[in-house]
This record gives sequence, structure tokens and C-alpha cells, in this order.
Amino acid sequence: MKLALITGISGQDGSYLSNFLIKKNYKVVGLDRRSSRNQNWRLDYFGITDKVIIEYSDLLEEASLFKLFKKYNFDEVYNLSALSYVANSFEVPITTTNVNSLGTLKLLEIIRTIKKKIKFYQASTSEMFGNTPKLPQNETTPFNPVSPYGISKLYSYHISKNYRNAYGMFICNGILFNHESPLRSQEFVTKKITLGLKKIKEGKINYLSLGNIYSKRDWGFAGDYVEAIWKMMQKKKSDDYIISTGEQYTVKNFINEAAKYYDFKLVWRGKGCNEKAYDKITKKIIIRIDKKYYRPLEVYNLMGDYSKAKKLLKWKPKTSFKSLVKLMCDYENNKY
Ligand code: NAP
Ligand code: F7E
Repeated sequence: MKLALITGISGQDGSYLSNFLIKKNYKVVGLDRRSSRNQNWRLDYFGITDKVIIEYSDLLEEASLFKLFKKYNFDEVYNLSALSYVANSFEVPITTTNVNSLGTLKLLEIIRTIKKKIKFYQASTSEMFGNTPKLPQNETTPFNPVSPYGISKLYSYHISKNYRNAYGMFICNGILFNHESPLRSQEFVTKKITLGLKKIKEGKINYLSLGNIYSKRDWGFAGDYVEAIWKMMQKKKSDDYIISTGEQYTVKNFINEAAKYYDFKLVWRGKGCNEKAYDKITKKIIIRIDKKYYRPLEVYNLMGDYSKAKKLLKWKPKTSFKSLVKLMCDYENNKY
């Protein structure tokens, strides 16, 4: 039985990956920050809260991390911990860098010191591409990050490669494009839309306020992506892989698709901050644009080329854009 450490086990990917690894007969230890909020709701969703060992620590606590590696003889470490909300990284750039960059370095140093054979996965991101003119982005596309989050993750990407090359360690960077699920946190745009429209339908709120609805994203399903993460960790040689769907949609496309699920007939009028979506039947405003959701800098255009993963990992995404929207809406309506 393999022993895996998942940092960020309370997050979206942490829960999907835990569920996946348990099915593969792994013993899973999860690193969690103690919190006054219910951290276990995602593990509860999969019914696996009692099947994982939770260890309370923090990527900022080097000594505590060191003790964790002394206590367990890990085979694989999946570093999913991060401050992952891009907009917030502009508000807390120093904490973002401490956790997302130095946190990774701390783990790598501990592994290098204690047991170099441990396999290490680093959760890299399409946000590292920022605004690059090349489309689709692949493993050779130059990075040009435009957020403290993207920059902090680019540090971790490079230091991971550096430890792989300098010390011969097994380290993979999964460069994952946006991936969503019913278990996505509510601040991310997909969950905000699927949950927000449900609340409008139920009369709990009048309308939904959003920021830039013209940015394009390559949205996949988290359940598909954790399989790719595991597959890259099973290869003989470690490497970096783009994980994506190869398709892109605007935020507005996402809204229109979700609106159909809730039987809203949206009509868009106006431009910029004055753009609004009305329901053709009730004439009520459903979507407004609010400047407060614009970011100081935006990533406009992301679409990944996952050919390398397809060829070497025999992986491809299983969930289409429409299916993803539907499964997120189904969850809000207790049908998933
Ligand atoms: P998420 O839901 O935001 O989960 C992030 C996890 O990191 C949470 O468990 C969080 O714990 C933990 N964390 C934050 N600060 C920490 C600290 N100081 N010490 C220890 N743990 C800490 O993110 P996700 O969507 O699952 O993404 C997983 C990873 O993939 C992240 O590194 C993210 O940056 C990266 N990624 C995500 C996407 C995507 O589209 N989802 C795409 C590319 C890369 P709390 O619950 O206590 O906050
Ligand atoms: O924004 C626009 C926003 O916050 C998507 C993280 O998992 O994926 C995620 O980062 C787009 C952006 O995700 C609102 O401006 C409009 O263009 O859902 P998001 P993200 O920033 O792409 C990458 C790959 C990661 O690695 C990250 O960890 O939607 N947008 N209006 C809005 N976004 C939000 N959140 N809220 C709005 O009201």
C-alpha cells in the first residue's frame, strides 16, 4: 500500500484526489490548516473523512512540516496547498508568495534532506502564461504572468524543475488549466454563476454582479484532472505536462449555458459596465456588471494544448463544457 501526502486536502482538488487515491488503495495523509470553519465538507461529500489521516500543519511552519516527514514514510507528495484565488492575490501578495512559493521550497528542501526518493507533484497553473500572444499554450509557450498568484506559482514551477535537474529528484509540474466541479469554492466565477442563478430562481437574490465577462478560459472537470495528476506520478521519468480540454469559452458563454438550465431566456443589452442581461419572460435584470470585480490586471485568453499528456500519459478529458455546466447546476438542485 502506497502512502501519499496531500497538502491542501480540504480544497477542491484535495478532495477529488483523495477519493481517487483511496480507490487506488493508497493510504492518504492530508495536511490541513486548523480552522474554525467546517473543513471536512468536501471529504464528507465523498464519504471518506474517516478514511484519511488529517495532520494539522501549515506550509508556513517549517519545523512542523519537518516533523510530519519524520513521522511518515511517504512515497508520493502532492503539493496542492495554495492561496488559489487570483483576485485576492492582489490584496495579499506577500502571504500569497510565502505560501505558494516558499511553501513549495520548504517541502522540497525537507524531501531533499530526508528522503530524496519521494515523488513530488507541484500544482502549477495556466495562470503562469498570463497574457501570451500564443494560442493554444503548450509546454514550450513562454510564461508572462500578470498576477501575484501567477508569479508565485511560476517561482514554484522553476524551483521544482531546478530540484529535479540539480538533485535528480522525481518532480512533476502539472500545468493545469481551470478546472471546476460542484465542490468549487464560491468565489470562483463558475460556482458564483451556477449558485447565483439558482438563488435568483428561488427569489433569494434579485440579480448577480460580475466583472469581466469577456475573458476566455479553458474549463475542465476536476474529477478528470486528478487522474492526469496521478498518471504523471506513475511514469518512470518525471516531467511537466499541460492538462486542459483544448477548448475555450468566455465567462458570458458560461452564463448563457447555465441560464438555459434554469430556464432563463437571457437578452444582453449595453456595453462595458452598463451591460446587463434581462430575462425575456419576466423582464427582470439577471446579470449586472460591477467594476469591483475587475482585476488590476486580467488574463484574457487561455486555451491549453494537452497533446503531450495525451501521447505520454494516455490521458484525455472526459467531461465536455456543457456536461460540466450541467453537473454543477445539477448539484445546486440536489440532482448530483
Ligand atoms: P483550493 O480549493 O483553493 O484549495 C487550496 C488548499 O490550500 C486548501 O486546502 C487550503 O486550505 C490550502 N492552503 C492555503 N493556505 C495554506 C497554508 N498556508 N498551509 C497549508 N495549506 C494551505 O484550490 P484547488 O482548486 O483545489 O487547487 C489545488 C491546487 O491547484 C492549488 O495549488 C491551485 O493553486 C492549483 N491550481 C488550481 C486550478 C483550478 O482551476 N482549480 C488550476 C491550476 C492550478 P484552507 O481550506 O484552510 O484554506
Ligand atoms: O476567474 C472573470 C475573472 O476566479 C475566471 C483559479 O483556480 O484558475 C482559476 O483562476 C475569469 C477571470 O478563475 C467574475 O476576471 C468575471 O477572467 O473563476 P476565476 P481564474 O482567475 O481563472 C487558474 C488556472 C488557477 O490556477 C487559479 O487558482 O472570470 N470574472 N466576473 C470573475 N471571476 C470571479 N472570481 N468573480 C467574478 O465575479
